Amino acid sequence: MIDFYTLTSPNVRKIFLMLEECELPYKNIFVDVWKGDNFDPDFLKLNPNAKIPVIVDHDGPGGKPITVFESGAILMYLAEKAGKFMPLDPTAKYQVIQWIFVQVGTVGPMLGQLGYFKMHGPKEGSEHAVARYTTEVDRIYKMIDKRLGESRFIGGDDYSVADMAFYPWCGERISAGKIGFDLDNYPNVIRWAAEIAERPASKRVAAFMPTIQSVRDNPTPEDFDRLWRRNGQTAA
Ligand SMILES: N[C@@H](CCC(=O)N[C@@H](CS)C(=O)NCC(=O)O)C(=O)O
Repeated sequence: MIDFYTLTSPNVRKIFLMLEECELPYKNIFVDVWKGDNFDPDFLKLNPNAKIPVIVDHDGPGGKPITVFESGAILMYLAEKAGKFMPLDPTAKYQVIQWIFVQVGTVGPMLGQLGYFKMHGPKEGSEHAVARYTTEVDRIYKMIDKRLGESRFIGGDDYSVADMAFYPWCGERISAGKIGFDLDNYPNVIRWAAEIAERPASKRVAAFMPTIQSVRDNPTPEDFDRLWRRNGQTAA
């Protein structure tokens, strides 16, 4: 059994997709980052970086428990455990791995910062940050659209954990709209996202998300300040 420390954000949805694709047995443990649950000392023992997702696989290598944090590392771990969604051929495998790194090292941080400054930053004073991150996100969407014009999936010919890393961040029309991007401008992204959305595992994840409740459903200004650490707090 895998304990999955999770909630609803794009980084955890990557892992939901993989667990559902592989039909691995897992138990959700909701960590309400909007309440600061991720700074609980017991959670920090699992991930000193205080972020979800985290998994604890009680049937890890050698039958012993293993804890894995960082969504890219978790996707790679689960791919190896299940023997699925990661090619065995080293050349094809590193195609997939390099795209996972692009997602966690570039796509997530740039889209995340744009979302912060556009939706949650102070109206006055965020202009330069919005311009800077808009330029980068525009470049990223064009780059992915080009990639998907040349390759059926992000990591190559087959659906892989690289697609699961990108899809929750770049494949959803509503999320793109919130940061001022219209997916219709990226036809290859639309084609790719539509194919992924039709997968039964993707449909199960999409149906489950709205059932998860958290402070995010009804946040106060203080909840935003705590989440974005605008109150001087770095640990609970
Ligand atoms: N690089 C990390 C990012 C994880 C991350 O940013 N998680 C967010 C939710 S999407 C979180 O836990 N935020 C709580 C906080 O920063 O206080 C990964 O890919 O797993």
